[in-house]
Amino acid sequence: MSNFLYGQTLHINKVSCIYSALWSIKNHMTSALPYKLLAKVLPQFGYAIDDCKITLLGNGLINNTYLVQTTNKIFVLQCLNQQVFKAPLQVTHNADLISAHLKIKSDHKSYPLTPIYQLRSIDNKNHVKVQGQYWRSLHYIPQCYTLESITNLDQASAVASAFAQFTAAFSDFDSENLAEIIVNFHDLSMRIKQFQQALANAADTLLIAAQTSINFVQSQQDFIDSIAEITKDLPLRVTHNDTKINNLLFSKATKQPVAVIDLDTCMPGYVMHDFGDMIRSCCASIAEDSAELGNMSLNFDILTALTNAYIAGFNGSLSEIERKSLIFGIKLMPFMLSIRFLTDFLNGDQYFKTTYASHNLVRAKNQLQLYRLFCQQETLLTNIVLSAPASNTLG
Ligand code: GN1
Ligand code: MG
Repeated sequence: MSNFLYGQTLHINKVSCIYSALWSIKNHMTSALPYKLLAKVLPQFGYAIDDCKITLLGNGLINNTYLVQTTNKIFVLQCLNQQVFKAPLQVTHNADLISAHLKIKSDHKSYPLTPIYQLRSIDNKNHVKVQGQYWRSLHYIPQCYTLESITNLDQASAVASAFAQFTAAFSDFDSENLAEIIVNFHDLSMRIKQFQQALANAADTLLIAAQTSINFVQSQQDFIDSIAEITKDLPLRVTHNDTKINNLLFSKATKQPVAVIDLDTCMPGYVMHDFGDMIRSCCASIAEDSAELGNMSLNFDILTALTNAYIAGFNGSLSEIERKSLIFGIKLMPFMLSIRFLTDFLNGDQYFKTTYASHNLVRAKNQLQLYRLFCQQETLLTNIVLSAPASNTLG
């Protein structure tokens, strides 16, 4: 714990004003489309900018993603964030391997969803490089929508089946074939080290503003140790690593999931990460960046439906230790994300996109509250996970 967190004299509101002002100066960029750049990128995929209607797509916190419409084609165009993806060609190479594998499965009717693939540039590449930045173009599936929250139990089952089917489809694929896009991405001990580094270097104003959250994280050593312990015995799989509910496309016609999207962080990982991230994004009553913490509650009917469908989606192939790890995953993912948001706040918002000065701190507090609520229901969570049927049995 940093000493300067104690004996503070600066009032928190005053602190907020100071870092608000600094934030505004730093984040002076507008959200307007980068037309000059796009005018250079699009011809490399065979289109002139004047023939394209371009809009911002999605609400990701990392990459800039656009929808491009021409008279006869619609596709997704994405600029990879190189601060985050230090080796962008690994991202595009992994994406090709993933879509090729899923296409084979889909052709053999053993993968029920639609694989998303990357389009080629006029040079037949899976990316183009313009002014040092890497862009790629992705297949767009029309007549689909995404969800920010779950409204009924059938939807919960469909969401969990889709994410489980995605990972289960790779059970015959050696996860080591995929590059580790962000090294130790979901390694809690690495995230704790980054957090400690941020604590050592952060401005006093930021440390004071985040003091209660910092204290709480530092009181969770037993939980941190328990994660290190269970992780030792877990098998690596191909995991998505960003199984938020809005990374699923649903068909407007059938209202069923059509495709798992946003495969940037798909790499070797543990099933508890994907499960926990899905639960994190589906079971809380408020959005991950809402400050209305008093309104946060958990929906255990949805949690049960998600758990049953997720475990059954592996059709008996989930090992006992993997099943047990799911209980840990539920608490781990909000806890780890809160540390990542808190670290970024202390580092001056270098990683996640933010729209106001304390955005990352608000997100961190939100995820810590979610973690607390899950911790209070440990027994219930254990029962739900351990009593879920291993597969969908007939009758
Ligand atoms: C980021 O950009 P987006 O929304 O796809 C982040 C995830 C977080 C998520 C929280 C590469 O994903 O790990 O869970 O924000 N992606 C990366 O909303 O850090
Ligand atoms: Mg993502």
